[in-house]
Amino acid sequence: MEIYLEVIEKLLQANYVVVLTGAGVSAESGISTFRDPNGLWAKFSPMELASIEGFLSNPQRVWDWYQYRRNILNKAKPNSGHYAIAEMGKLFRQFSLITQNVDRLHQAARSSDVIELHGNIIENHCFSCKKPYPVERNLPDKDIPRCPDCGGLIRPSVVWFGEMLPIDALQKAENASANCDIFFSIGTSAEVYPAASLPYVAKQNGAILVEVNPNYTQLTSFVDYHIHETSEKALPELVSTLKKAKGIYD
Ligand code: BV8
Ligand code: ZN
Repeated sequence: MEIYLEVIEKLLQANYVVVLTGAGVSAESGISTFRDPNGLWAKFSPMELASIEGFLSNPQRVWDWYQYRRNILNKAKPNSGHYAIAEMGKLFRQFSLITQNVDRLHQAARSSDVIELHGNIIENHCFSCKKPYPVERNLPDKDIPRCPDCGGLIRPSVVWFGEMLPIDALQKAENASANCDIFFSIGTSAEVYPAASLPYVAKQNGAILVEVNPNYTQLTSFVDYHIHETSEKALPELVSTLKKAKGIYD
């Protein structure tokens, strides 16, 4: 595909590449995006469930929603898109992977130093005293657990709508975006802020923007290259062509 060759050419000259991923990268692993049409939760808006208000108005319902997602995640495996991104991490002088996803599938595909903007769904902590609630405790399959220290409600360690992102992760992500040569936006609708501001930070600082998405998004009109394909198809092809161009044969 023509566009690949142009992107490969740019990648051959790049020192610092940044990848930002969203829920679309995990779709092929069976982790539905927020807008899961047939999901048990389709009748609830994610804003309602993934928010402090939602949690406080019905802690058990939000807890059940996360347990439902964790059960799906327990059977999920990284897909070829995750593995291709892990490969990309080894091909440049500098590389940063920033994710909005909470499923830790990038780590399972052996990507390192993953910048998690929205926390993760594996760990939990106390809503009141913030103390971590060790995952080894087998989570009750029914009632939402209580903090052994203060009796507070236990919650998943994700960033909810209306909550600040972890400041160190956000600073690292902004720094990487401001200094990279090429910024990939992969599998994200580019709607959720402040993550969605990162490609603009990259563009303002002279980076080339590449989007990989089988649909068009709010970012598409700003990018230099839009690869209209799924990540699990586009990325392995991009990485194998790039490795050949670099003379790397496994
Ligand atoms: C905050 C964890 C402030 C929970 C999530 C401007 C500036 C700052 C904030 C705001 C702002 N405007 C509005 C806000 C508020 C809000 C926001 O952005 N709202 C949006 C909806 C407008 N932001 C916040 O609340 C953030 N906090 O700003 O705090 C503050 C300041 C001071 C003091 C206190 C607070 C917090 C945002 C984090 C929310 N938490 N997740 C959980 O997961 O349970 S976000 C959640 O949405 C997930 O992380 C998920 O990643 C994300 C959805 O976005 P995407 O990843 O893009 O997924 P989506 O389904 O939308 O799209 C998937 C894409 O994949 C599609 O384009 C599809 O075409 C594509 N695709 C499908 N299949 C494939 C594919 N692509 C490739 N291959 C495929 N096979
Ligand atoms: Zn507590």
